[in-house]
Amino acid sequence: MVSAGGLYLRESGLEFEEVFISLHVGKWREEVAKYTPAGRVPVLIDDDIRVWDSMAIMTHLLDRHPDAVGWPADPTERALAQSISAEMHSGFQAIRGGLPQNIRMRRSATVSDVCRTQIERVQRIWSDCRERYGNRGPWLFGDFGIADVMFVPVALRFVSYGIPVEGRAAEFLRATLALPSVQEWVRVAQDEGLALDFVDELRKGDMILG
Ligand SMILES: N[C@@H](CCC(=O)N[C@@H](CS)C(=O)NCC(=O)O)C(=O)O
Repeated sequence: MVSAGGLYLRESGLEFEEVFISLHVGKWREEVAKYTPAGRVPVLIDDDIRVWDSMAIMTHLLDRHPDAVGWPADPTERALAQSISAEMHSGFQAIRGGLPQNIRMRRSATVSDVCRTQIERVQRIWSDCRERYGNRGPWLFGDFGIADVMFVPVALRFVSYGIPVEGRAAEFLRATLALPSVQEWVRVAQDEGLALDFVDELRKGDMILG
C-alpha cells in the first residue's frame, strides 16, 4: 500500500492486489508502460477496465462501490471538499518541486517564498475545515473522505521536511499519522531501502533515515 489509491482502497474495505514498481530504477518506464499509457502511477486494473490518475481511480471506484470512501452529502460541504481536492490535485507545484516526496526520510528544509505561501495555503485549508467540521470527527469534514486522501501525501511531505504544522491544522496531521493504513504506508517506504540520488540532490542538508 504505497499510494493514495492504495490508501483509498484500504479505507474503503475493497480487496486488491498491488504490483510494486520501483520508479526511476532499471527499466521502470517499460514496466509502467505495461499497465498505463500515461507512464505514471498509480493505475487501477479493474477486470477489463484500466483507470489511471488517483482522482480518476477514486471516482471510478466510488461509481462501482457506492459505500466506498466518498464526498460529504451536504451540497455546500461537497462543493468545498471537491474544490480543495481539485486544488490539491492540480496545484501546489512549488511544494511538489521543493519538498519531493520521500516518506522514509527526515530532514530540515529551507523553502522558497512561493513554497512558503503554498504551505500556508494548505494549512489554512486544513484549519478552516477543522474549525467548521471538527466537532464531528478527526478528519477535514469529520468522517474520512476523498478530500482526506488527497491531502495525506502532502502531510507526509511536511513530516519528512520538518515543516511546522500548528493550531487546528495540526489536528489533520495527527489524524493522518494515527491512521493504521498511513502507518503501513510509511513502514513499507522505510522497508523499501531505496535511495534516489536525484531526490537527495534536490534537497541538500542532513539526511536522517528512519
Ligand atoms: N496526477 C497523478 C500524478 C501521478 C504521478 O505524478 N505519479 C508519480 C509517482 S507519485 C509518477 O508516476 N512519476 C513517474 C515519473 O516521474 O515520470 C495522480 O495523482 O495519479
